Amino acid sequence: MDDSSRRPHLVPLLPLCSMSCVPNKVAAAAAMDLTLWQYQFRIIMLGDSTVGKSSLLKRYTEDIFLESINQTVGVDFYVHFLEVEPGVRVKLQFWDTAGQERFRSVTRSYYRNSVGGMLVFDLTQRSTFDHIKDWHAEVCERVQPHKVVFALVGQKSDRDAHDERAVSREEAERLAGQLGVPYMEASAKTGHNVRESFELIARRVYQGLLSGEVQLLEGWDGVKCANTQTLHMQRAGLSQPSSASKNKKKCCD
Ligand SMILES: Nc1nc2c(ncn2[C@@H]2O[C@H](COP(=O)(O)OP(=O)(O)OP(=O)(O)O)[C@@H](O)[C@H]2O)c(=O)[nH]1
Ligand SMILES: [Mg+2]
Repeated sequence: MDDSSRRPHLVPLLPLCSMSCVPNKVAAAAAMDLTLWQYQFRIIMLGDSTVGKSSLLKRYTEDIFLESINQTVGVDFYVHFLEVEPGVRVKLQFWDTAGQERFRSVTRSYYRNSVGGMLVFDLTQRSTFDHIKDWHAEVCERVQPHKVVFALVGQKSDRDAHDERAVSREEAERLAGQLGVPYMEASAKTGHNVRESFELIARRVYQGLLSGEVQLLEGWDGVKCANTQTLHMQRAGLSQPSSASKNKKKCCD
């Protein structure tokens, strides 16, 4: 069967737009969205080489999958727009890091200004799962005093059908529990859970902003608010996490 026919319906609940999706009309919409976003979240892709980090981003932002894709050199950059709730538009900026060790000194410099981190392993490659703890620990150590909102993604779930799985769901969920992060299985090839994985992390960051767990800080680029006045309101609202979460204040009300 043709892959495209197996793709899940990717139309989001709320309008989305990507900088790299279809030209003309959509590009115009993207340009318009650029002036309309209330927040910008920087999210970094983490995990060993060949786990499919770039493929996940290509599926999410362009809805394509390439069997043959160049390894990332250093860091690549992707943008996607998401409406996290009606009237609240977020510009998601993704740093797609190279998994190869030789680029580590470059990729490390992107950790600090990231609010979200997608930890990716290949369900069919045991070693990539074993290294997740190291990726998590390295990022946590380097971003202090900031905190990164993580999600763990077991990639290439399409290969489960061919009995190629090397990491069980239970084992992955156990690790996710230990790290205190949510877990999802996804496939850039079929599109399974790709949008859900990215939106999970974006919504967790947004909830963190509302509750005060994620702070807007001058000189830190993990999260930006488009409107300075709104930024001050948000800071005031979020300075008392308990009342903020009770009141569920929005940035740009
Ligand atoms: N079967 C299957 N193959 C995949 C999937 N995602 C990626 N691949 C393949 O895995 C290989 C590596 O994918 P990449 O997206 O380049 O991996 P990466 O993590 O970005 O690798 P680096 O850039 O070196 O860090 C490519 O041949 C992809 O076609 C998937 O969901 N299913
Ligand atoms: Mg890559």
